[in-house]
Amino acid sequence: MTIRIGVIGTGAIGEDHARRITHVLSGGHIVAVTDVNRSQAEAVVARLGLDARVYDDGHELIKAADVDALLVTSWGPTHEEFVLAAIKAGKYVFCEKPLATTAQGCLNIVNAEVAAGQRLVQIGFMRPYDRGYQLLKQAIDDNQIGEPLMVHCAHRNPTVPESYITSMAIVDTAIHELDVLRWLLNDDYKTVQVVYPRRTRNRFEHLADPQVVLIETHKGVRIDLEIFVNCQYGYDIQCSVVGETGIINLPEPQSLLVRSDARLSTAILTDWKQRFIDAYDIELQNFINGIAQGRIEGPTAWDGYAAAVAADACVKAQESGQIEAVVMAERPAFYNQ
Ligand code: NAD
Ligand code: NAI
Ligand code: ISE
Repeated sequence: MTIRIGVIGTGAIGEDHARRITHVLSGGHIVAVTDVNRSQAEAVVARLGLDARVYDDGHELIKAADVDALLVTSWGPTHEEFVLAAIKAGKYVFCEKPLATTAQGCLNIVNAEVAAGQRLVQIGFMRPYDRGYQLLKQAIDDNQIGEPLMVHCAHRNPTVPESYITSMAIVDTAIHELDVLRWLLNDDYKTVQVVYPRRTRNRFEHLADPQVVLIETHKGVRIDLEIFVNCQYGYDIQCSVVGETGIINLPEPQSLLVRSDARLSTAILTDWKQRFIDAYDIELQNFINGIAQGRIEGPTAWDGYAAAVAADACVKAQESGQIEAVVMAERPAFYNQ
């Protein structure tokens, strides 16, 4: 059985996901694409050699009879409307983070999915599919370091474009940690605070960079998360969990150790597409397999909502300078399985 997939938004990740579905994964076929910039969609069809129709509009594509499932990879502010339309059409939808740009927008999707009575939405939170994070989780669940007490994290990008603004450090970047850490610790967030160190000179004037997000979970774990999106040297993701009897660190991506010119060195990645390439492959294969079996299993709309509630609180904390509470709605039983 081949799942016929339509892609809404053929930018950086839309193209990369279309590439993996076409050339790496099995069971999926890209039959439709659209982008507000039509020439962008046409260029992707040509570059990847897709046998896909180019639509003028996302809604038209969602309704197409030969499209079984959707990938929403347009920019964040458009996600809510496309995911709601997909649910209305009764179609499976893989939506890149953020599920919506506000917690209320995510809740609208949660409510629509619950009303549909069937899981249709998977979020592009790929870190739980990463082997390194899985090793951390296994060690915590096996009690190898006792109870987790503190987590030190860093999310560093070499540079960001001028369009990147201060709140995006949360809603675009920290959102990955806000997702993966509640999964890793099997916990939810109680409060957040954002503090601003001295700013790097290597940034556009309007952007506060770096930032430190301080989080307290319901179990009392303290998390410090450095967001530094103009660090210059590479794309670097760090996570260290301090437990009662030991410390575990996220493994570095596999890389050759080079002895040369009187140096022992190892390269650091610079492109986010490479850092989690295996996790992206696995999450999407999982989505396709789930559709074929009539049951998708990846990160849920509720996970998208939970990350968005925490993100909203962080953005509020960015502006207030205060410690802000993270207050979630009650989880519908629908998401308990
Ligand atoms: P991008 O800007 O490169 O690509 C987005 C594309 O969507 C653009 O081509 C744009 O023209 C198109 N688009 C925008 N609005 C549209 C609409 N209404 N209908 C159709 N097309 C539309 O962005 P990107 O880097 O590919 O990111 C896309 C999404 O993927 C974002 O939500 C981003 O947060 C997410 N993302 C996630 C990861 C991850 O690690 N999980 C990585 C990159 C991007
Ligand atoms: P991008 O800017 O490269 O691509 C966005 C595309 O969406 C653009 O081509 C744009 O023209 C198109 N678009 C915007 N509005 C549209 C609309 N209404 N209809 C159709 N197309 C529309 O951005 P990028 O980096 O690909 O990010 C896209 C999404 O993926 C974002 O939500 C981003 O947060 C997420 N993302 C996720 C990553 C991950 O690791 N999971 C990594 C990078 C991005
Ligand atoms: C991008 O949108 C992503 O999602 C990447 O995974 C992240 O590391 C980067 O900071 C974001 O801009």
